[in-house]
Amino acid sequence: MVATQPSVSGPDSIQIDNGVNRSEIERFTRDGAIHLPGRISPEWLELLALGVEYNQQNPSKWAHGFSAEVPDDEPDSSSRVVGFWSDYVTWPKVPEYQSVIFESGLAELAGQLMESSEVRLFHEHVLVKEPGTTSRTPWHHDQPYYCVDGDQNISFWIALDPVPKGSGLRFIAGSHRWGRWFVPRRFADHVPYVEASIDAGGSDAGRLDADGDGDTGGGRAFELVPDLDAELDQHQVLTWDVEPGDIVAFHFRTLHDAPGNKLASRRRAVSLRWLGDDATFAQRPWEASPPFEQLGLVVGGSLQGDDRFPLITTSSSILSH
Ligand SMILES: O=C(O)CCC(=O)C(=O)O
Repeated sequence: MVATQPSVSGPDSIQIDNGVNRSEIERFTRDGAIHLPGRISPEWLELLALGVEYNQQNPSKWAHGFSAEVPDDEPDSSSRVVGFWSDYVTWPKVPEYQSVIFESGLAELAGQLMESSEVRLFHEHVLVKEPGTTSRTPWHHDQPYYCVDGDQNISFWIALDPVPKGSGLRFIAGSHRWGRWFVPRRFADHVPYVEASIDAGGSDAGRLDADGDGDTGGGRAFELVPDLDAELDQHQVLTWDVEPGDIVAFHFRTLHDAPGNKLASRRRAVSLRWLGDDATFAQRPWEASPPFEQLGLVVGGSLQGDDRFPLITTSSSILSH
């Protein structure tokens, strides 16, 4: 498979302010999430917005729209689910996304935060919540969904609209270092991927380990996400007022959630997901998301040479920023 090369040029003279300082790297390493205000100029944001528009009109086979018709006389309006749309891995067909991914300097910023000498793209993921959507993003962390292992990883959640605290992402600080892996949940109805096969009644309640050998594939056991809302006072919760041009950067294993959209405006966000030096191909006990096929990749082996995961930058460019 050959990656499409960028065909839309990004703003020539405008560079993302892509340096991070040591204290920002240390905060990301410690907390697993960091808010980097004002890193993306309006010109790059405009390209992302054009990309989202094109993407919505030309969805991939992996696009999801979560909505339900609710009769007007429905007494319980909290059961309304309207207008949450997502898609991913469309960058090979969306030149605007390609331009940002390959040319903006965001990959160098990712390399600095991950302390990685190489940065590959994993994929882009667009999440649009229309005004009034009640569809909440459940507490989850991302790596159990993914077909990649490795600690050097990062997502850049980039809001295209203002997202005040209470409408945006919340993170459990440090949860990427708990050494725990949680079963993915479907965004549509919050049901864990493998609910049916979990023995929730045993002494090892909530662990996914069908044959009891302690190994659930990939050599690790997965747990159900606990009721984090009930124990929030025991954790440090990170959340920010986010403006267009800000980056919310987080580790693939940092637990996070997000509410529906009570704002009068759309809440468009693009998550760019990056991989570092230690990324390897992984198998999960469920279909991964995105559902990348193994093709020529070896479980535990590198992603090098697979054009689905293009190398965007290497150490000399990372250090020069
Ligand atoms: O934007 C959202 O509501 C959720 C985003 C998210 O979970 C992610 O980017 O990993």
